Parts: sequence; structure tokens; C-alpha cells
Amino acid sequence: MTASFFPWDAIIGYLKSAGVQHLFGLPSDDLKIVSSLPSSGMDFILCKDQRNAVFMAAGYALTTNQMSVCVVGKGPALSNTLTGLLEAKNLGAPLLLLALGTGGDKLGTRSFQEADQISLVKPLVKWAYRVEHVDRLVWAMERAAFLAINGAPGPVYIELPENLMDQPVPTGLQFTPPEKLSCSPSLRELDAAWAIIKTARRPLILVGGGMKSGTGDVIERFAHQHGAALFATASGRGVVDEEHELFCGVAGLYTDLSLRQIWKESDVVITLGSRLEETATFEWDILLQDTPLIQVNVNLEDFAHEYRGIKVLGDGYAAVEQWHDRLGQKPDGVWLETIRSCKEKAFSQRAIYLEELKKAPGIHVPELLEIIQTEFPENLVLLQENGLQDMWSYFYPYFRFAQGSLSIVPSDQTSLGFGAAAALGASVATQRPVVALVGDGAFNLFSSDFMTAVEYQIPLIYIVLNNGGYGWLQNQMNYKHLTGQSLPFVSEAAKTGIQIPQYEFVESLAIRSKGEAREQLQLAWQKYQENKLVVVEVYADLADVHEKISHVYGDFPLYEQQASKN
Ligand SMILES: Cc1ncc(C[n+]2csc(CCOP(=O)(O)OP(=O)(O)O)c2C)c(N)n1
Repeated sequence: MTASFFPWDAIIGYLKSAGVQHLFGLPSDDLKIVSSLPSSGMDFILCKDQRNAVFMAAGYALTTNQMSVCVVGKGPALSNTLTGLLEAKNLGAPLLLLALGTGGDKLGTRSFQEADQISLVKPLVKWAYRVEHVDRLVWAMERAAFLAINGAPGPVYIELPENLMDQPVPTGLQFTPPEKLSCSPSLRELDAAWAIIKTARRPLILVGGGMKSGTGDVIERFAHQHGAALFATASGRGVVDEEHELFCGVAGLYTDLSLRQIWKESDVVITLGSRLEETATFEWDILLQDTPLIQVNVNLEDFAHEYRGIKVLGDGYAAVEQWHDRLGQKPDGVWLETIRSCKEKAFSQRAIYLEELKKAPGIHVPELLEIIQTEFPENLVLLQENGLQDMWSYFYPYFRFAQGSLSIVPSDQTSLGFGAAAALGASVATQRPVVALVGDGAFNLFSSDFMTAVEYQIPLIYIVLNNGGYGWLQNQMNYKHLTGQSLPFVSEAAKTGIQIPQYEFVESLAIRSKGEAREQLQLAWQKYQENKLVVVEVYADLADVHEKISHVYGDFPLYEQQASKN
């Protein structure tokens, strides 16, 4: 056995065979990866902050639907990735985190930056493994990549002990790229669900983030055939065309008030690839009291147990294809009319609201969203955060993802700064236009890696809603009449402007009034096409919030019934 290469050579060789082109991260102090990189032809996006690096890798994975890779050092470098892993796990982003670890020869000796890294990451990944012997290295890579992309995709972790990294590895290794396995539901479960679907008069289909691996045409055809209302969870948006006549918006917290009735009247809800987290199921206890739920998921752990109905284990697309070929009842005309009239009401309420805004001074997020939809191309990748004001984009019909567009949002963890950083990863991954709609709080949190975009000349458009700080918290405080207390979540000083580094590659624009909004966004698009990193600062009014967010209680708004009594 000749030994002419080392663990990083083998790791990079494996990643190349798996089709990986970009690495994100901040290598460990030993810099042993450096000599293996040049011959690989891979690009390393060197980040300033490891949390951002994982967010970027997650954005990359969600854009490409392929495993992305992040490389970091040990101790605090690893602990800095934990929020990123939490997001990636909850988002179902296939991501491999490679971290250095204290060598086996020093474990337990209070060695420099020694930490129990496996215990730190274990709850946040699908698989965590420390490679104790070079013979297990390629095996570990193969298993990690396989687990990252199969079942419900998610992050995996490989720890590389320091003393392993200069041990010779045999050459001529065979690499097996990960295969994607299919997971068809059993006929028994499909039949049990079909018994309910075929007699349903008012079906509703909820498309979750787990369906992002495919395109929604088959779901749209199925909905059309059975006359089903179509909703998406926040992370499942963009799978089905939001201009489709049966599409009715985002579930739970983000359901437009005019469209709640559809949930109330549905007689079966079919959820595809959704974990049914609290935001998506907001108000379901009153809206879906006796409605049976058919849940389809590839992962046992993702089934929710608080609902009556049928569980189908397997791929949502396979289930829909199976059901699509069966004959059920014809679409119910009354139900189709309910869907149509609720939608009409939602659209006309929006039109009335936009008319009212025209009379108000300043610029409002719904006006901005309208311009984004008309001025930016349909194949847009829109990254969002989950602050008080950027949240407007979650509310259909204020924003609609047309076919061919891609929506990326943080998971139900709503980690601040995710969208801003993930946008960078998305832009590395695709030639499509990438726009990030973020609050100033989120943008500031990400700002340590703004220079990463400058250094690598990564073009994208940031639309930063500046309300002078943490508007969500300030809104809670105002609602609870705690304004006399001394916790200023927003300040006039912060509102004077965000700090944008001045470089040739960076174009800095501002919108203070509705009069200049369209022109500035057109300019942003033009500068983006000239391959620039564009930051559009929008001076936002703290009172510009969706009506559902105006009655808050703790983390969540009040239920509609309670809010209307206030
Ligand atoms: C890591 C993290 N910390 C705290 C929060 C709670 N949180 C939700 S929104 C928000 C404020 C966001 O501020 P900004 O991005 O400026 O948007 P705004 O609410 O002002 O519209 C905070 C602190 C969070 N979601 N994530």
C-alpha cells in the first residue's frame, strides 16, 4: 500500500465524487485543509463567522436540493455553528458539517479548545460521528452523505481528531457517491386514506417544506381533479404555483382572515411533507375540530399525534401520484365557489388596504412587495427573515410566489439573521436573481459576513427594512403598554441609517417615500444585472404590520376570536 495522501485529500476526493463544488466555513488553525484544496478545483467560501457559514451552506442546500458542506475548527468554532445546525435540522437542509476535534492522544487533558463536541451537536444532527481511525474515514463520509439526503434531509456531523489529520491514507480509494432512495407508501395506508378522500366534498391540501424536493404540478393536477383548496406552510411555499386558481395561501398564523373560512369548512385535510409545527397549525383547535387529517411524511418522527386521522409513511409525491390515478367524486361546485369567493374577498381587502396606504405618507411593506412582484423576474429566489415587518411577505395575497420562483424562509426556529446569510449561499448556488428581504436587526446580526460577499463578488439584492432596531419586541412592548419601561428595542439613533461599507462592488440605495420606491427598486435590479451587491435601505414605519400581528400575546398573536373581543 503506497501512502501519498492525507485525510483532507480523501475527504475532498470523496466530496468531488459526490458532486460538491463549494465549501463554506472557516478552517481550523492547523490549516491542514489548505494544501489539499488547490488541486481539487473546489471553491472555498471563507466566512467570518461560523454561524453564518452554516446558514449560507443551508441556503445553498435549499437552492440546489443537494448536500452542502461546511468546514470549521474545534471548541468555540464548533459551538458557533449550533444555531445554524438547529436551523438546518428544522429546515430539513442536507448539510455536512466537518469539524476538527481534539486528538485522541489528548482527550480529557484540558487540551486547548477541548470540548465534548459530539454531545453538543448530537441533538441537532441526523448523525454525529468521530473518525477514530483513517480506515473509517471514507466510510464515514459515504454514510454521512447518504443520511443527509435520504429520508427527511438534514444536517450530519463528522469530527476529525487532530492527530488523525496527518496520518497517511492509502491511495486508490473507491468512492461511492450517495444514492437517493425512493420511499413509496404502502398500499394499505394509501387505501385507508383514499377511503376518506374519495368521499370528501371539501378537501384541503397542505403542502409542507418536505415537498420542496420536487415540482408541484402533480399536486396541482390532483387538487384540480378533486376540487381541493391548496395551502402551503411557510417553508413549503413555491412548490405549487401561487397564482393557481385553487391556491389559498399560507397555513395557520399566516392565513389571511378572509381565507380562514376554507379551513373551517373543509371536510378532510391532507398534509404533505409537513411537521405541522405550531405556526402552521395556529387556530387549528378551533378551525378543524372534527376534520380528519391525512398526514404523509417520509420520517416517522415528523408525524403529529394531536390530530385524528390517517398517517401515511412515505414520499408525498408518490402518495399523490397513486391517488391521482384513482377515481373519486367530481369536484364539488359549492366548495369551489367557497374557495373562489373567499379568495376574491382576500384580494379585494388587499386592494382596499393598498388604496388606503396610498394616502398615508412614507413607504409601507405591502407597497414594496407589490413592486418587487412586478419589477423582479419570476424566477426570483426570495430569502426572508421572520421579523415584525419583513413578515409581511408571508401573508398571501400580499406576496405570491409564481411558478419558477423559490422561497427560502427560516424554519419554525426563526433564527434571526438566517435569511440574510442564507441569501449569500443561495447566490453562490444559482445564476437566478437572489433577493433578501430582511429587517435591520437581522442584517446587523449577519453584517460580519457582508465583507464575504464583497470579497467573493457575490451579487445579490438586500432590501433592508430599517425601523431602528428590534421592531418585533418593541411592538410587543407597545401592545402591552410597557412603553414607560426602559428597554428601548428601537431607537431614533439606530434609524438614522445602517452602515454599508463603501466599495466599487457595492451599490447603496435608499427608499424613504412611496414616490421613490419603484425607481429605486428598478435601479437595484439594473445594478444587480451589472453584477453588483445592492443594498436598498427602506425607512419603515413601526406601525406598518399585518392586522393579524397587531394583537400579540407572548410569542404569538391572539386567536382571531379573542382579538376581535379586544
Ligand atoms: C436568534 C434570535 N434571537 C431572538 C429572536 C427573537 N426575535 C424575533 S424578531 C426579533 C427582532 C427582529 O428585528 P428586525 O430584524 O430588525 O425586524 P423587525 O422585527 O424590526 O421588523 C427578535 C429579536 C429570534 N427570532 N432569533
